[in-house]
Parts: sequence; C-alpha cells; structure tokens
Amino acid sequence: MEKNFIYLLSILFCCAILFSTCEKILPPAPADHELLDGPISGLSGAENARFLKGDIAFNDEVFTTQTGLGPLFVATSCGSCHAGDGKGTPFTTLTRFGQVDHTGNRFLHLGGPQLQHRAVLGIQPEYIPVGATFAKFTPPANTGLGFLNFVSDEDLLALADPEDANGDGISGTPNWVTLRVYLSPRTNAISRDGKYIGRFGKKAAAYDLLQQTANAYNQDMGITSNFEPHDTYSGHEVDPEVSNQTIQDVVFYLQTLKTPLPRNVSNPLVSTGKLLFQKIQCAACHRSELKTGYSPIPALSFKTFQPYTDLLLHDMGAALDDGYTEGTATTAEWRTPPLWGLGLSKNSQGGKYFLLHDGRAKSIEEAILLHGGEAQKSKNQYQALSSIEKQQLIQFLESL
Ligand code: HEC
Ligand code: HEC
Ligand SMILES: [Ca+2]
Ligand SMILES: [Ca+2]
Ligand SMILES: [Ca+2]
Repeated sequence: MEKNFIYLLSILFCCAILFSTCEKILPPAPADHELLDGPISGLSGAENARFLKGDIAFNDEVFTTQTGLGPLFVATSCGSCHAGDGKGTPFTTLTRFGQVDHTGNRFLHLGGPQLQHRAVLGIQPEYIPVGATFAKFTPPANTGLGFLNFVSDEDLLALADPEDANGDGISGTPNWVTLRVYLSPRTNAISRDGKYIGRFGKKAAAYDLLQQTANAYNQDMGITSNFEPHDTYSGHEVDPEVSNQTIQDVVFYLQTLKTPLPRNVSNPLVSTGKLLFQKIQCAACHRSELKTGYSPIPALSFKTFQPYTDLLLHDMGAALDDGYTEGTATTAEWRTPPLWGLGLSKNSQGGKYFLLHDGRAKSIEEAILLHGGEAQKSKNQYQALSSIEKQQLIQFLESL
C-alpha cells in the first residue's frame, strides 16, 4: 500500500517535471501576424486551391528511394530546410564550391557547384575536391517572393549604379545570368550580351522561381524533371521524377506566399529607428519600397510593397568574401537580402538569430558590424550612433 503510494507520488512528480519543462521547451503558439506561411490576400478560389496544392508538395512531400530520392541528395523535402517558410539554421545549410577567380566554375566535372553530402545506400556521397573554395548558405525565408519576382527589370536597373556615378561609395549591380533552356524572359525583360537579370538566391544567380524550384528538386533532393532532366550522379538524362504540374504548383505557392506584417509600428522608438535607418544609408541598399509591374496573378499586379532590398549585388568586403563566385557575382558580392520578416526570423531558428548568408551573425548588431566594402561608410555611421540611437535602430529592424 505504502509502496504504491510512493510509486504514485513519483509518477506525479515526473509528470510535474515533464509539464514544467515542456512549457519551457514549447514556445507559445505564434499569433497570425507572426506566421509566415499563408497566401497573400486577394486570391481567387481557384488560386487559393492551387496555393494549397503547392503547399502540400513543398511541405508534406518527403522523397524516398521509391519516389526517386537521390542517388545524391542534401535533404528529402523542401520543407525540411524551409520550415514554416522561415529562415533556416546552420544545421540546414547548402554548400557550393568553385574557385576564387571568376572564370566560371572549374569544378563542374567534380560535382560542382553544389555539394551533395548524402547518398542512397551503396553510393558514395560527394566531398569538396582539393583546391576548391566554398561558401555555405543558410535557407532564406520564402516570404513575399511573388512581389520580388514581378518588379520590372527597368526598375531594378534604375537602382543600379555600377560605376558609382553619384559617388556615395555604393555601386549595386545586377547578376547577369544565362537563361536555362526551359526559361522564357519575363515581360519587358532587359538583356545584355544575351544575359538577363537574376534575382533569387544569395548571389542572385537564379532568374526566377521556376529555375529556383526545378534546380532545388534536382540539386537538393536528386529529383529530376522535364526542366532539369540530368541525374546529378550519373550526369545522364533520366525520366522525370516530379511532374511539370507539381513544379508549377510549387512555383505558384512560392509566388503567392504572403509578406510578413510589420509589428509595433506606432511605437515611437520604432519610428525614430526607421528615420535613422534612412539617415545612415542602410536604405541605399535595403530599399524600403519597390513596386511590381504587370503580373498574370492580379493580386500581385502593380502593387507597392516594403521588402528592404534592391535585389542587386554589392561588394561587402573581405570579411564576407568566401572565395566563391556565381554568374557574374564576384567572391565578395552578395545580393542585398530583404529585411522584411527579420524580427520573426528567430521563430524558425530555434529562438536565435543566424544572419548573413551562412548564419554566422548571432545578432542583428553582429550582422551590421560584419558589413564592409560598399557598406563600410554606413557601418561607420552605425558605430558613431549613441547607444540609445542604436537601440532605436535595432527596435525598428525587429519590428520588420
Ligand atoms: C538542403 C536544404 C534545402 C532544400 C531541401 C531546399 N532548399 Fe530552397 N534554399 C536553400 C538554401 C540554402 C537557399 C539559398 C541558396 C542560394 O542562395 O543560392 C535556398 C533558396 C531558395 C529560394 C530562393 C529564395 C530567395 O529569397 O532568393 C527558393 C524560392 C527556394 N529555396 C525554394 C525551394 C524549393 C521549392 C525547394 C524544394 C523543391 C527547396 N527550396 C529545397 C535550402 C534548401
Ligand atoms: C552596400 C549595401 C548595403 C548597405 C549600405 C547595408 N547593407 Fe545590410 N546587407 C547587405 C548585404 C549584401 C547583406 C548580405 C551579406 C551576406 O549575406 O553576407 C546585408 C545583410 C544585412 C543583414 C542580415 C540580414 C539577414 O537576413 O541575414 C542585416 C540585419 C542588415 N544587412 C542590416 C543593415 C543595416 C542596419 C544597415 C545600415 C547600418 C545596412 N544593412 C547597410 C547590403 C547592405
Ligand atoms: Ca532521382
Ligand atoms: Ca554535386
Ligand atoms: Ca552610388
């Protein structure tokens, strides 16, 4: 009897511990304005249904050997790296390798540019060849991509200043990329020497969301399609393992993912911080406002939005130079990342910040302090702010 009582007590005690630790481990369910996954408003019923189909393919479809996984791969589903469509962590990085000069990638015959460090049973995974330099990439948040996709080339070129004609030390340039055979140029596309303006990926080397998607299936999961039919292991063309329809549904899903909503906008610290952001030149690259041109999706057509990017490449200095090039992007050049959703990025990063292309910055301030090159002057101005002004600027960034 007494034994049983002690037994019961210890069970109760364990439960209490379990519950109290669970409370600490499980964050409270996020409110709607804190969620990134969800469609933009203004979609038709048919468009919403298509969004859902893409959502399922993106988040729920986990590939296995039976459904075509590999033989070389990095992960088994889009959602495993892009959880909740938020930013990923250093545990979900991709590695790409090449060399320091920008003569094209000399390691393509050795599995470049992307490393597949996993393989199905009986196949040797890849390793980084001797002599290759490499960069690590954390997954970006996939929010508001449709808006970025439908900004006109003309608008982007108007933001570029390759020769720094206005002398502010900032010279954004587009990444001019060769179109994959299955891509067609967007409405009113501008081309130079047969190349077009890339806008997705951390070096802006992907032309559009179709390229990004077909490439991710192929390179990240070893899933071939009519668009990217070559098996990454054998190099041979093989039958498609994902349908055109599914790829197009995923593209539609990415295009119609909503934009993060700013929070605490009426807080005076936040509005002062916003003014400082403009004043110390952050907004010269992190452009607060862009607009879309025509889009076949009416909810994306001719809209103004606040992404805090110019989608252009900037030389960020020696500290961020990984010795890896992509398209016309040199080793120290990175595309300005959109800052919308910055304050929410911790939600998908285990409550921590992992910022910059490889997640090396553990706080917003650390990310700013790693800015160099074209952003050196702006960084200096940040360092010259009073500690109260720094707090205001960071509160503004956290409100995005
Ligand atoms: C192994 C992890 C991983 C998997 C799996 C993965 N991604 Fe990504 N994704 C990344 C990383 C890392 C980047 C940044 C790559 C770059 O900058 O070139 C990225 C970039 C993107 C972007 C560009 C966003 C932007 O802001 O430019 C899109 C869109 C995207 N992924 C969609 C997908 C889709 C669709 C799938 C599944 C078919 C997928 N990803 C699978 C890691 C992953
Ligand atoms: C010359 C253009 C330029 C200027 C000026 C600039 N940035 Fe950036 N910023 C970038 C680029 C490019 C990156 C990405 C670098 C990388 O990933 O390695 C970046 C990254 C960031 C990040 C990390 C975002 C993320 O998602 O990882 C933050 C935060 C940021 N900048 C804030 C600022 C602030 C605040 C200022 C003003 C003090 C500023 N930036 C000025 C171009 C610029
Ligand atoms: Ca396969
Ligand atoms: Ca490879
Ligand atoms: Ca300039």
